[in-house]
Amino acid sequence: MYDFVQILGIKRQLSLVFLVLLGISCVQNKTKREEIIEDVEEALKPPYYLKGYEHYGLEPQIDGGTIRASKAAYQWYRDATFGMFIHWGVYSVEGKHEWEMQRNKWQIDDYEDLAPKFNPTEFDAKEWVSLAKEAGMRYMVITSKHHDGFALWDTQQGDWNIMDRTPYKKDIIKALAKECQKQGIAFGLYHSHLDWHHPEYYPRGYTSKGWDNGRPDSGDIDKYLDYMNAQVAELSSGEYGPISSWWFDGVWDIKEGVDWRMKETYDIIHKNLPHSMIGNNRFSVPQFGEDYQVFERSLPGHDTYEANTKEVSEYPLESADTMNKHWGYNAKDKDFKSPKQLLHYLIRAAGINGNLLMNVGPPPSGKFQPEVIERLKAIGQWNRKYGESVFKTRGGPMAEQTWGVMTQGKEGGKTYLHILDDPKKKFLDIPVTGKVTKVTLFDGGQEVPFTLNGHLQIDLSAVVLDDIDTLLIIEKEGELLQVQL
Ligand code: FHN
Repeated sequence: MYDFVQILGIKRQLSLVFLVLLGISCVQNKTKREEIIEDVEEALKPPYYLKGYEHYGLEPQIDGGTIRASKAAYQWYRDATFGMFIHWGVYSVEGKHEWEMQRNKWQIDDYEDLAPKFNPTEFDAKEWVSLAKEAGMRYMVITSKHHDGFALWDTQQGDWNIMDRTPYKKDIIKALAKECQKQGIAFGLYHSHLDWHHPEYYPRGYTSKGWDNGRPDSGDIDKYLDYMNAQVAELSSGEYGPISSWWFDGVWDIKEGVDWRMKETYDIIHKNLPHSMIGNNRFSVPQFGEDYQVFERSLPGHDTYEANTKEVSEYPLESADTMNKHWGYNAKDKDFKSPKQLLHYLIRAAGINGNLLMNVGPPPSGKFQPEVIERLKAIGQWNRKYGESVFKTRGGPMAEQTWGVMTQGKEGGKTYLHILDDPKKKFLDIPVTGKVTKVTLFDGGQEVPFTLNGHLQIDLSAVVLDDIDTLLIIEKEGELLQVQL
């Protein structure tokens, strides 16, 4: 009896200690949050694209020594599924490559002469955003600054920008930010750490080896980072709306000996925009302060691009890829992926819980190429009919197969089987188990026979396969579970 009372006493003391520790950590979190976010009340107001997501939580997530975007933003991002990436800048005048400056070893003075030739009079923010929307895209991410350092907005940091150097003299980033808000899709930015133009970007990275482009052979990377952070502060000040995501790129240029001061950059963003999702194309799982994992030219876990890591984190995932072969405008590149290939990319991404950020490299005129428009429209046509099987879904429970993927509506929604490539079998073994009650074709509702014997087997003998996606709906009671075949 005495022992029991003593144990109870110790337990109570332990609980008190626990509560005190919890209290201290809450106060610390609060202090940390308020340290970073100046106007908490203002910052916590949900941005326009987060309508309906408020209940997931608008507070930024405090994670050890770092601050991450809100849970509402994470959920929105996972649901968004499909976005438009845009690589645009003065390099489009040459019509070769966004790395044109480096590839052809330009001198800074000569490269700067491209700016007066960049006059995109046919650029129409309304048309770009409408096309993205028509394709079913839920967000847009454009290069505010690529590796050539040129700023597509009215930056107050120096004059290497659209306002001071081009005849166009209009803030492209602001026009798109406003239009996205107007048409209800989210707006994000790509921003390069690597900079071939700024004199203080020194020591030079591997991309500058053997290329003396006229900059002094000295510099202070901290001065460059002050400049870059001041630009990031401009763009996340609210002037450009609530930037839904950031896509940083280029730290791989200098792998050692430089402190990129990433925490400082990320805190500048989250200070004003606690819902802004931060990604960094550093070919690794997200690190401190980062909110989603970026895969370039590859689906998560695939190895179609050797620089990528095969490690797939629990964070939201995104694959970025080109429609043809180039990111920036290349006048000769007509090697566009077909609408079917692009749709397969999107559906497979959804099947493994990733977003697809599909790139467009506009010409210097500002008008999308007809091939791009054609593909956006074709994808939109499919999405309007079958989009419920892709958007606001989660991948699985079946792991991706060579012939297709499975998706499931969130919170008890429908379960879909996407047969993308001919499995060349009459009976399709699906490695899931559970109480399946019915399998039907999405198109027309024809019932498809099946058996359940440790796993689901679908009889495809009477099914005419669709060229893009033979979409089946699997009705069930309770959950389906993945099994090993
Ligand atoms: O060097 C860039 C490249 O130009 C482009 O921006 C892509 C987009 O994923 N990222 C970099 C290469 O890793």
